[in-house]
Amino acid sequence: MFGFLKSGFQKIKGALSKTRSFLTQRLKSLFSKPLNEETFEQLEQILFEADLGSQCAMNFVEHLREELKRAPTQDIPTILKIFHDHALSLLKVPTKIQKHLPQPGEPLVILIVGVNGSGKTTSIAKLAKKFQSEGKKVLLAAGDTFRAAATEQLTLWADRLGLEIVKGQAGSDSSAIAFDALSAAKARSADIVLIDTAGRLQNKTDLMQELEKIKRVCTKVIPQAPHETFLVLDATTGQNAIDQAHTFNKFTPLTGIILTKLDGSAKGGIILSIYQQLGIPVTWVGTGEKADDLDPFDPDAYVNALFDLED
Ligand SMILES: Nc1nc2c(ncn2[C@@H]2O[C@H](COP(=O)(O)OP(=O)(O)OP(=O)(O)O)[C@@H](O)[C@H]2O)c(=O)[nH]1
Ligand SMILES: [Mg+2]
Repeated sequence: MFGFLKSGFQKIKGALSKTRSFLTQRLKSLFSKPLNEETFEQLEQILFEADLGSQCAMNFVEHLREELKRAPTQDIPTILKIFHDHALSLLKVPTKIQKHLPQPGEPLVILIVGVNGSGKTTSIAKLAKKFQSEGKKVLLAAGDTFRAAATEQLTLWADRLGLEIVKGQAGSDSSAIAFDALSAAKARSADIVLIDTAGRLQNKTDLMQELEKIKRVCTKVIPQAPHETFLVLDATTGQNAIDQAHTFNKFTPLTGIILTKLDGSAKGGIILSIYQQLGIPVTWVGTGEKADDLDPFDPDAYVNALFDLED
C-alpha cells in the first residue's frame, strides 16, 4: 500500500516539476531584491502564469502581504511555506457536492463528459483498470457515437483490459446506448458502468442538452444514476477550463473533475483556481498516456509538489 502511495506522490511530483521550477525560480529572483509595491504586482503575475487565475492569484498575494506585515521576511523557504499552508487550507474546505450511492445490487454509474480531446476515453480506460484491480466487474458504454473511431478506440481498450463493452452503430442515439449499458450491467451484476460521451464545446447548447438527455435516460433504468458525473479537463487548457467547468456543471451537475495532462504542463496551479472558484473537487489526476497514469488527487502530495524547494 505504501509503495502505491509513494508512486502516486512521485508521479505528481514529476508531473508538477515544470510548474514547481517555474514558481521557485521566479520567486527566488523576485525576493532577492528589496520589497516594494511592484514586488507584489509581479508576484500576482507569476502566480497568474502558473494558472492560479486572477482571483486566486490575488487571494494568495493578499495573504502573503498580511503574513509579511506580521513577520517580515524575504527567505524563500519561508515564503513557499506560507503559500504551501494557504493552498492546503483552500483545498481542505469541504465541498458542497451531493452524491448518491448505488442501492444494493445496482451498479455504480459514472458519466464522463468534457470538450473534444480532453482525455475522456483514455481516462475511462485508466479508471476501469483501477476498479478492475480492486476486483470490481466493470462495464464500458461506448456513448460517443459521433465518430466511428471513438467506439473503435474504446473497444481496443476493452479488449486490452478484458472488459465488457456495450456499443451501437455510429450515429445512433448515445442515450439509447446508455440505456442498454445500464440494463446489461444490472442483468450481468456489474459493479461499475463507465459511460463515454462525445467531446462537445460548452457553448453548443444543443450538444449540452444531449447530455441532459443521457442523464434522464439513465434514471429510467436506475433512478439515482448517474451517481457520479466527472468532467475531464485538460490541464494545459488554461483558464478556459473554469468556463468549461461552469457550463458543464449547469447542464450535468458535476461530482468531480479528472484533470489530465498534468505531465508536461507548467500550469499546475489550475487545481487551486478550480477549487476556489467552483468548489468542485479534483478527484483524479492524469499524468501520462498509459493505463496506469492516473492517481487519486491527494491535496497534501499536490501542495508539497507545487511549493517544494528540493527537486
Ligand atoms: N500526456 C498525457 N496525455 C494524455 C493524458 N490523458 C489523455 N492523453 C492523450 O490525449 C489524447 C486525447 O485523449 P482521448 O482520451 O482520446 O480524449 P477524448 O476526450 O476522449 O477525445 P474525443 O473523444 O475526441 O473528444 C490522446 O492522445 C491521449 O493519449 C494524460 O494524462 N497525459
Ligand atoms: Mg473520446
